[in-house]
Amino acid sequence: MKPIRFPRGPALAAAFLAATVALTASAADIRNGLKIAFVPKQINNPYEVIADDGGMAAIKEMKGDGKVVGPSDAGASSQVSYINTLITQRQNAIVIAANDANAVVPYLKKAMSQGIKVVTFDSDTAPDGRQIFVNQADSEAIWRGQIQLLSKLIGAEGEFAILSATPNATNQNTWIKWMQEELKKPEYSKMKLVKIAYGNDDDQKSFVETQGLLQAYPNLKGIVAPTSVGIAAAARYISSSPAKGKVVVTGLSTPNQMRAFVKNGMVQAFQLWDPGQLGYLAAFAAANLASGTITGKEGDSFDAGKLGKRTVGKSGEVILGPPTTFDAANIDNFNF
Ligand code: RAM
Repeated sequence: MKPIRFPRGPALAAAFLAATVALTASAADIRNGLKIAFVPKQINNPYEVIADDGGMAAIKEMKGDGKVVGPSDAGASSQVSYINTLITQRQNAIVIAANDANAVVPYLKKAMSQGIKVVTFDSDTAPDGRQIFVNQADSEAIWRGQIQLLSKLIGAEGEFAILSATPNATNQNTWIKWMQEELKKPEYSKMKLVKIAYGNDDDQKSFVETQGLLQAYPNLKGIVAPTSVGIAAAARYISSSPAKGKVVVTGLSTPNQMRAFVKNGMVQAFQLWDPGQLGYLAAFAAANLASGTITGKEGDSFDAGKLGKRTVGKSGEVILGPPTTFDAANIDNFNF
């Protein structure tokens, strides 16, 4: 019988390298003319617009051909028809903020099976729906921090509610999970989460949900809204209600949407990353995948233009960086 031959010397080294070594790409490796499409949760959300603009700026820098298409509501399946069209158009990459962790996965898998690269950003899918997830920040750190902030604002005591986006949103659901985890600590034993309400990232629905929370819980001390749409609607409702001064509102939003509420004393502090940078980073991840310079494997690194070198972490995740806390002292330094 012929003995089985194992590679030795340089052949062994090459096989080992191919199997384990992550790739490092530089800006010069990006192909020109890549067609990259962004699919936001919804096209008319100011946060998503800033993120998409950041993506388009990056694609322009890379001499690609970028576009934004997407639904006007954040419903679970509202992005499906857009993905199908992008497949037919043979885009090189799709960058999507998913409205649901699973609903879009079969369609994104179809895209990938045809060689289209898929990056999720802001809101992830199940891991088999994409090659890379560009996460805004470390999810655990953001939400442990938010509960600490709320606790400070309400004196570590009293009832509070969460006003979220849609019930399916992967990003909000992950953050809520971490908030609940943080709340188990003894220092929050006098704080009580009474309700998780969903404003569906719709201004009017978020406004009405806020009203409902105040009616149902007359002793409410705070609302945490991990959505830029929800927090603005909650602050607007409470600003002109008798609850102003009694109910604290905090969460995530853009400085431009919250400036008036910080100035009128309604909101003391809230947080966010730079959505433009999030979109910019996601575009670079997509272009690198589409150029074949990285595969999305843990340890792969790539040049992300003005954001410098970025490395893919566990489960294909690339993290933008820590969020900023905005308050009356610094809000005027930001314009987005
Ligand atoms: C809304 C969206 C988005 C989220 C921000 C903070 O605009 O739900 O996904 O990241 O809020």
